[in-house]
Amino acid sequence: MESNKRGAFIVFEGCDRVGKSTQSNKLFKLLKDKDVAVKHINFPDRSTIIGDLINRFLKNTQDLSNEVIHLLFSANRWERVNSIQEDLLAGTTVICDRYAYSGVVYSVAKGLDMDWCWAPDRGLLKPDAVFYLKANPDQLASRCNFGTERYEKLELQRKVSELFDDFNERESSYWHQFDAFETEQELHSQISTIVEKLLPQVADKPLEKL
Ligand code: DGP
Ligand code: NA
Ligand code: NA
Repeated sequence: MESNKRGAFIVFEGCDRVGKSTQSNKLFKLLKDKDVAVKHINFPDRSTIIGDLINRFLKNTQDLSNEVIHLLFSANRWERVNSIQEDLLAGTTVICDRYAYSGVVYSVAKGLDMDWCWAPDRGLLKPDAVFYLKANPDQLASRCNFGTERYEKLELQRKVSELFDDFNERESSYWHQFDAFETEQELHSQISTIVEKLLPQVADKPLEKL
């Protein structure tokens, strides 16, 4: 018989270079190995036309105003909302690197108004859990160089980090904070423990919106 249990919507957030993709990949592989239906996506999704514009902006070959790039990042999430919803309702767990929280945090760090920044993302699907990999950007910078993309600068990352901390406090019921400087294996085991409990908990829960 067809099961009507839905999948979990799991988001990874944090500053650049904290190890989000390492951890989300490990979680993806773990679930796959356990035969859990699972997909792994990330935002920005640079494969679409909007994503290509975003990519050019991030690589500093295209200048766009703060407002325009903000709306493009949001539109890039809206491009995927139906497919995410279909997957979840079909029972597939969706692991997603970055989401609307990155959207708000990076733009507010550049000086845009918080409410204005939230508006275009309102109505997107709400994650069941956000795994926030927290690292002090000063420590991060000394451990590994930030890359060359537009936002990978210490001053901006400090603001981004504070704004993520605020979200973590405000949205504490479904945000889980981790120390990004823990070992890969330790982080993975902490995250998997939470996910193991989460999957059965959300299976019969209606999807919510931001
Ligand atoms: P990543 O592919 O995860 O390295 O992200 C690329 C960069 O874009 C990174 O510096 C974070 C930033 N970013 C991700 N999503 C958003 C968004 O929605 N809005 C803004 N302004 N920046 C974002
Ligand atoms: Na990055
Ligand atoms: Na929490």
